[in-house]
Parts: sequence; C-alpha cells; structure tokens
Amino acid sequence: MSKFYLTTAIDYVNNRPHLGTAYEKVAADVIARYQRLCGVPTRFVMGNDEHSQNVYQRAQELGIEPLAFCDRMEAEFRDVWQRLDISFDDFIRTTQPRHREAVTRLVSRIAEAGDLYEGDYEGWYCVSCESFKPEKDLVDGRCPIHQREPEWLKEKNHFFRLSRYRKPLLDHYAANPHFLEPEIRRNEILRLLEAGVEDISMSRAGQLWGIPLPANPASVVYVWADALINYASAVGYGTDEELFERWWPADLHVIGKDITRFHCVVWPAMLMSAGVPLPRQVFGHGWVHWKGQKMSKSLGTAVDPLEAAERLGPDPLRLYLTREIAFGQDGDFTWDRFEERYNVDLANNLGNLVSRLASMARRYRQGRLVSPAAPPGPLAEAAAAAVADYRRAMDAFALHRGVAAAFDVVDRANEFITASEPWVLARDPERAADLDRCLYDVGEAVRIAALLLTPFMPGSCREVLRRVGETRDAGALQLDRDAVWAAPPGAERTVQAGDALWPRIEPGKPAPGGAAAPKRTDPATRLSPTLVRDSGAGRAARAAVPDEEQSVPTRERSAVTREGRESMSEDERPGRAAEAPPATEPAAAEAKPAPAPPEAGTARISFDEFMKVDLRVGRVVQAEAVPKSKKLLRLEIEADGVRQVIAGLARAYSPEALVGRHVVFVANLEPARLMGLESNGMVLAAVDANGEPVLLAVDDPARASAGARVR
Ligand code: ME8
Repeated sequence: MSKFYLTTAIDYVNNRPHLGTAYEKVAADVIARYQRLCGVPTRFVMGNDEHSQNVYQRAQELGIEPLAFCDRMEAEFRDVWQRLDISFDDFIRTTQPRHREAVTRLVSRIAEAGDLYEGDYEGWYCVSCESFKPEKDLVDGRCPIHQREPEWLKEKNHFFRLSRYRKPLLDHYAANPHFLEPEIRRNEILRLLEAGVEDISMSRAGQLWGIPLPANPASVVYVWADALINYASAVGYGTDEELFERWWPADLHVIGKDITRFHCVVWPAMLMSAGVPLPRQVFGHGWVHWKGQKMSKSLGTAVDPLEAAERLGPDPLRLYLTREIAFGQDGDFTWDRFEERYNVDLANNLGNLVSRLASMARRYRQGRLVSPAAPPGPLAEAAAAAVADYRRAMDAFALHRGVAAAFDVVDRANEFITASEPWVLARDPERAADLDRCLYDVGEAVRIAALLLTPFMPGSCREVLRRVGETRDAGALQLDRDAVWAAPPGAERTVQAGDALWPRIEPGKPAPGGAAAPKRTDPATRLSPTLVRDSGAGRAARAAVPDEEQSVPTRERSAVTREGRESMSEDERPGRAAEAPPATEPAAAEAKPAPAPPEAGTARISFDEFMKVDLRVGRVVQAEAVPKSKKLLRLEIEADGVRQVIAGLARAYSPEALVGRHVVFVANLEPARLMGLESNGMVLAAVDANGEPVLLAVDDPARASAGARVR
C-alpha cells in the first residue's frame, strides 16, 4: 500500500469531548502511529461536526453566534487532543469554505445522477442522534441511544434514492468481505440491507444553520450528509484535485458502532451516486461504558478525559483504553481498574524492568553495556515471536492483542532476569561474559518492547528508548528495520538512570508525579457539571482498605484480623505444613503482632546499640505467596544484591502490589527459617488497629534508592 488515509468520526461540538469520544481518537491515533512506524505515508484526519441543531441551540443559549461558539469549541477540542498526544495531520470543520465547496459539489453530482427528489417527510427525529427514527426503532417511545423523546417532524424535504443502491451495496459487501469490521457489525449491516432500505431525507427545511442545498437554497443539506462528506473535503474534493488524487479513497474510517448505518450504507451509496470511489474499510468500534451504560454527555455518564490523563498521565490512559477494551467490543472505564492496571502494567512491570536494568547496568557496568561474542540468549527468540504476533494483531486492528504482544517481551525480560540472577553472576569474575550477555539482552528486549509500544504510549516510549541508549529520534524508527534483535559482538549501549517512570500509586490517593507523568492539577477543578466521577468519600474509604481485602465481606474480614492478632491460623502453624521445620520465632516482626512499646523512659538503648541495626532501603523485585500460608509472602529484595525475605504481609498486601515497591528493612538480622524458607532480613511495618501491617514508605526512591542506609 502506497499510502494510508485514516479518519475518525467528526464530533458534535455542543459539549467538550468525553472519554468515549476520546477513546475513538486514541485508538485511531494508535493505528496512525503504527502505520507511520511501518513506514507508510499516512494522513490522519479528525475534525468537528458543527452544523448540528444542538450546536445552534447551545450557541443561542449562550447568546453568541454559532460560528463564534464553534471557534471556541474547536480550541477546547484541540486542547484535549493535544494533551492526549493525538497526532492528527489535519483537522476539518464543517463550517470551513473547503467543506462547503465539497458538499455543494457532491450533492450536485447526486442530483445530476437523478438521485434527489422532492417529497414530504413525516415522522420522528432524534436531535441528539440528528437522525430520523422509524417508529419500530423507538423503545417506549424514546430513542434507545439517548433515552429522550424524539420530535415529530412534518416537512418538505429532498430525498436521496438510497433504495436504488441496495443491490450495488450488497454486491460491494460480497466482493469486499473486509469492507466493514468487525464481523458482527458487517452482519448487522448485511441483515439491514437484506431487509430492504428506504430512501432517506437529504435536506432539512426551515433551518438557518447548515450548507444550502444546491437544488433549493431555502433548505440546508441534512447534517449527516453534510458531515459524511468531510472525509472527502479534508483531502481536497472539489477544491484540490491533486491532494484528492493523492489520498482518496480513504483507507480506513474509524467510527463508533452507533453510526455504522450512516457510514456503511448511506455514505457508500452517496459516493456511488456521485461517481466517487468508496473508502476501503470501515471499523465500527464498541462503546466505553460507565457503570454499565454507554458513556455519554446526554446520559450524564461522561468522564472527563483530561481528568483521567492528569491523574496518571496521558500514556497510561491511552494504554488502559487500548489494552483493557478489546477493539471492536464494549468495555468499562472505572477509576479503580484504571489505577490497578497502571500499577500492574506500568509501575510493577515495565517501569520496574526499566529501573532494574538501569540499576544493574550502573552497579555492575557503570551504565555501559557491551554485547559479548556469545550468541544471544532466549530473549532474542521470544522478542522475534512477539514482533510477529504484534504485526499480525496490528494489521488486523486488534490493538489489544498488539499491546499484549509488546508486554510479552516485558514479561519475558522480567522472568529472564529472575532466572539468570545477574546479581549472582556479578559475584563471579569468571562469569563476566554471561553477565554481559544477560544485561545486554535485557536492554535489547526493553528497546524492542518500547518500540512496539510507541504507538500506544508515544511520550513514555521515547523516554524508555532514550534510557536504554537509543540515540536516534523515536520518530525515525521503523518496525521492519528496528524491531529486529541487534546484538552483534561488540555492540554497545549506554543505559541512563532516571526517576521512576511510573511510581506506584496507592489506589484512590493522589498520584505521584513520575518521570512519565505530567504535573497533576486537582482533578475536581477540571470537572464540568455534566461529567461524573466517584465521590471522593467513596474512594478514600476504599483506599483505607488494602487492595486484596476489598473483595472480602466485612464479617469475614474482621474474623481474619482477629485471628491475625491473636494466633496463627491452623494451617499456618509450622507443624502443619509437610515441609515445615520446627517452629522458629518469626524473623519478621510483621509476622506476629508488635509488642507493646516500652514506656517512655524505660528500656532505652544507646546510640551505639541502635547503630548496630543495619536499616536499608530495598526494592521488592519479586513477590509470591508462601504455599500453605495465609500470612507469609516470599520477597526478593534488591539492596546490596538480592536477598530472600519472608514477611508476614499477605493479609494486607497482594504480591503484585509489592513488586517494584521500596521498603525499609533490617539488613543484618541473623537468617531465620519460616515455613521451611530462609529469611534474610525483616521488613519494617507499622501495625494498624487490627494488628495488620502497614508498610513504611520511602518518600523519594530516586534519591534513596535500593541499598540506601536508613538511620
Ligand atoms: O456521532 N464510547 O458525533 P458524536 C465509544 N457527529 N465511542 C463513543 C462513545 C462511547 N461512549 N460515545 C460516542 C457523531 N462515541 C457525529 C459523527 S461522522 C461523519 C459524524 C463515538 O460527537 C461515536 O460513536 O456523537 C462517534 O464515532 C464519535 O464518538 C463522535 O460522536
């Protein structure tokens, strides 16, 4: 393919974008960036649909000219798209002269083809859909999408002979099985065409706001016919033949599933009538839901995309939308899930991998990694397989599978570090080449993962690539040439350290500003009255309950905590476990209730005695449940090398919540055995009212990184 012309639906501007409309733009942006990464000349067009009655009414309510209102809204829309890093090449507005020219030309061609005729329309009209509604499509007399009562219209209109194109459309679908994706939408449209289509109104009488119908300038072109033509006017139809030749037909229209009938029946029929080639493909994505309902301003279920982007950063939001929602299906947005995915995918997984690499590179090789002569390890093959999966998925617009393939590389790299134990290799000078191989390969895996993730998280991936020593500009990288394992003997990379890219957040609490996150403002100040969010009280209350316990009913929870305070549970008593050695005092204070503090003035220790305790900052690089124990977790803590610590944190923290986290621990405690496992240290935690541990946090892990002394 010599080019890729991609469009999104153009938005009604009576309200600011919400997360549902933003989702579409993010998904399309990922596709556009992927095409560019593949080296395909790409034109990505978005825009605003301004001739709607709602826009006119809104401007009237505000007492300003409709065009002045649209100008103001354009600035708002552009601001949101810029903050979400949407890389459109052109932004069309239906009030622009180039669009008016194109509409006039295309509607005239339709008239010349004998496909416009005058008639009377009488029926329902939903202003929110800007759509004529047959009685059978109403549910309890309301529009099922906007849940509002439609208006009864009776007016003289010009009709488009859509019925004439039923057979040509069916033929087109038969000859182009991928014209409409995903398949479920195609089937819906085929059923609709098979059932027969009626001619549709192409003009509105008595309207002042719109483009005059060439055949009858007292009417305006029906807003949907007007809006659909934007795809052609944006590439010069009727105004710039050369541009039109270069880019038309569109390669892909990305739209929501509620507007497939307009795009996959009406629009192709209009083009057939006007003698213009049809777009190659339409993708009808699903809806973002909020609490089980379509996210929508008119339903009062909209979330502000800027609030979400400001909470954790635009890239985590882009990642959430494209990874969490299978492209083509509906999916939910919840704040809790958003935060959870952030912690799992970014703080604990990719972010942790990048910091681990930087810290090992610095510690063992002063940041400079050199590929040794030995052949690459298993990561090379894993990365090649992931790249192939990624391409297959992305070429089929399965964005969620594309991003998953990229994260496979991240998972494999993390597993590889654990399996190869570079901290052990580092102790043995004879294994220096193995250490070089390991570190270089991890760097290469991170580079490839970041390259694959670039369309999803452009800003963050640029930074990750820089940190793993990529010196070329991210925009110049190409999938074919650069997503290839490149570790010839002697190749070098300089790994840069930096702040944590995505610091772990405590659910419901303000997010820390990571290197990849923008400065936050108070999200509440961004709320417009029509946008919803969880109540702050609810979120704070949930935050007070550790993640894992949120699903435990209250009664059960209190039983758990009582048990935790008073005794070890039956199955946790060392004697019960088959492999358990004789009971030992738990080395970790958090494995049993903390003793009451001595009264002030008694049992004081000297400074020298205190200084005997070697307290350190450690980073949890691995965490898992200890089999047969409800309380204990096996942690691998990185400080001066990596050590195993068995800690009684399981009732308050899930293992995945701990990976990547910085803790304070006693480093010079004698080894002890717990449930048959050796523990080399004790993690410090406060104890809450229920006797459950509350970990001590390190305020700034970038300054007090793993190994830092605590006094
Ligand atoms: O329909 N989830 O404009 P619009 C996912 N102007 N996508 C959603 C969504 C949600 N909750 N809510 C809306 C229009 N969308 C017309 C388009 S194109 C020639 C004219 C999608 O502002 C919706 O499906 O109501 C559409 O694709 C886009 O956002 C703009 O919606």
